[in-house]
Amino acid sequence: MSSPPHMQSFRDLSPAGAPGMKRSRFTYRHIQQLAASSTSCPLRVIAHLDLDCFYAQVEMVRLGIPDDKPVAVQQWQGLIAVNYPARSFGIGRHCNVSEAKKLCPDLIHQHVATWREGDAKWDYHPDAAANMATHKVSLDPYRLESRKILAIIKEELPPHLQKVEKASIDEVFMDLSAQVHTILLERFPELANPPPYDDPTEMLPMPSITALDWQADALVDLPDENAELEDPDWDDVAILIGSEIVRKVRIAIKDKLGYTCSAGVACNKLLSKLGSAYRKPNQQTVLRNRSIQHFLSDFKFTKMRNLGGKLGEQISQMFHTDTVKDLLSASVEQLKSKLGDDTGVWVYNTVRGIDTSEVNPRVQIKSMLSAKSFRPSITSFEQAVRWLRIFAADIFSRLVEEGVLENKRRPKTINLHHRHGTQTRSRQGPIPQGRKLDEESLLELARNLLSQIVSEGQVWPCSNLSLSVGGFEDGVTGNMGIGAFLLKGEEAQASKTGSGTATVDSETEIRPAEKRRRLDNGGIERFFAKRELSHGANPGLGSDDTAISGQSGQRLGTLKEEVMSGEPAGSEGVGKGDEVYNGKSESEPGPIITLTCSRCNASLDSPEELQSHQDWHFAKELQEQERVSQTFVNQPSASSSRAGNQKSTSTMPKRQGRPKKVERGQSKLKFG
Ligand code: TTP
Ligand code: CA
Ligand code: CA
Repeated sequence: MSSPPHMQSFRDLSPAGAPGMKRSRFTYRHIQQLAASSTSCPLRVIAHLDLDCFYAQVEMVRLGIPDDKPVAVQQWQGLIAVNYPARSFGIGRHCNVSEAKKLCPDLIHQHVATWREGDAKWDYHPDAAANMATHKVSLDPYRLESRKILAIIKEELPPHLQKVEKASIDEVFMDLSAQVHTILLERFPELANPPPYDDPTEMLPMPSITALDWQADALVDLPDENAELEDPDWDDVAILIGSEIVRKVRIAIKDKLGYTCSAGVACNKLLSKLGSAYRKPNQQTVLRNRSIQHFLSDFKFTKMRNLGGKLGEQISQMFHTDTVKDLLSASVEQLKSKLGDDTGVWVYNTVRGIDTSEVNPRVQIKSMLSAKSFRPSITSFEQAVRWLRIFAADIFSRLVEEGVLENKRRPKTINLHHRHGTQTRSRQGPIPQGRKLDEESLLELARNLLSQIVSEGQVWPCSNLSLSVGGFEDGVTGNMGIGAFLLKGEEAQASKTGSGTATVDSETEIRPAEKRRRLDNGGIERFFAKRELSHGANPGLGSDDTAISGQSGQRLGTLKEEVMSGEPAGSEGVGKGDEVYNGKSESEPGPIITLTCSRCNASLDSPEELQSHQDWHFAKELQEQERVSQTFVNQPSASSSRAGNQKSTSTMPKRQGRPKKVERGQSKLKFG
């Protein structure tokens, strides 16, 4: 069995130094790298923290429900969060309320907060579940708590050494390396000595301790007892210090807010995330470097992050196995030739627990979206405006929450999508700068966009409306070329999260555990989706139907059936983040169903993804059209000249000539 290359190389180099004197596998340089939180440092300490049954805990704390009572959070008739006492009755997200009540008659089921049509503020409405047509789910209570948790984490860590990335509504990654470095030097001052011969590649002495006190942490087992007897090296000490920090953070969250969470501590994001899910609730798992191989070899790779879906399935077919252990014998060349270079290397590393991705503390909101699918459809301008009022209030409260207004990172564009049958119309306009931005002004802008759409003629009944603001990042004034296209892409991405059917999965057979894992697909699957897209969208590449682009799978007709067969539409995706952080949606997306785009054969995991993917086609076509007519930058067309708005109408799905060439900027679009 092979070991991660970086570990291998240290083993090769060690033991070194004077005969009879055992040296560490690590060098003085590694200690320096630790101080700099270098992603290639083998002593790196990364923690992942995930709140236990998050929405359920928020409701329990809010309502003062004792810890041992079974509680679930309800959205319409479905459950979106289930606390651990309720899970012991076999209740999960797959249950609807009546099934859950059969399993546990004492279950407390609290409906999420909603905005009622026309209301200016969300609230907990006792009749929400029965009024899906006139209510819209609000995630504000969970967002607010999420922010408080983040604030506590940041308070607990030294300001100048912290690196915290919010990974979803209830998760953060922390790069503890720099702080661990400081503590290491305090406890082991010998580490501050200059290296022998001033050569930073010299091996360190072994730590001056032989036993580490792991306290109550769940330590991942080692393959045999002898491995446990091996003296601790600096990576063990570093991770132990990391674990102490994480314990303090978890205690602070519990003491100040009443929430328990679970955590994983390891040398990278991939492993720390596996660690936090390893034992729940209210536990932390330490994954020492020496236990990585053993830990992973017990895994089916199809259960690893981003390998739960189609890619994992394809790999198991290709290599006739689904275990990490077996896949370790595949060489990187083999994987590259079967999966393509990037994916091959990624899979090779992943099954070895190697991940050099950075913990990225920058919170970059790129767009915010508020949307609602209507069943029954709405039929008048006045009715639509009542929803726009809610969307405007929803978006505005999030702008305030984010401190966006103070930070002067105002959104610069506003976009309204309107769906009538299979036809989607959208209008985008600038948000005037230098004027007060508030709910009223947002509503006014949205109403203008709606008026323009309505003036087109046959627009009722309308089955979906979505309002979004964007352009936070780069001043787009006067430059609506590729930037505007990218914005549309992001909004398309965001719109998938806002307007889907949240509990479609109630009729699919995805087990909740698997579902959750697949939902966590953060980065790489987006990357795969992009690859698929570029395969499909660029005939110049040929039909490179490798494992990635996959079989054609279901057609759009299937999607429709699945959407219909799920929760009656009209739900708007609770648990579907609609702020895009670092390119990821704030909370977990909806259920995963593998679907295929009828236009380019890309495989998508959910109706929402398919929708956003098609929105991408739409945006792309729009861009093409606008480029051709050269009206994009400076010459708004007559019908959209008001406020310089852009106009578009599309009928989806629409087959047009395939776009000729993949744009360079395309790779920036996220579809995951
Ligand atoms: P998760 O962290 O996936 O789950 P959880 O916190 O409820 O439970 P666990 O203890 O296993 O971590 O999701 C966080 C919140 O996101 C969850 O409380 C509710 C919301 N969510 C949905 O609304 N729909 C979903 O399908 C999922 C997976 C989560
Ligand atoms: Ca959680
Ligand atoms: Ca989570």
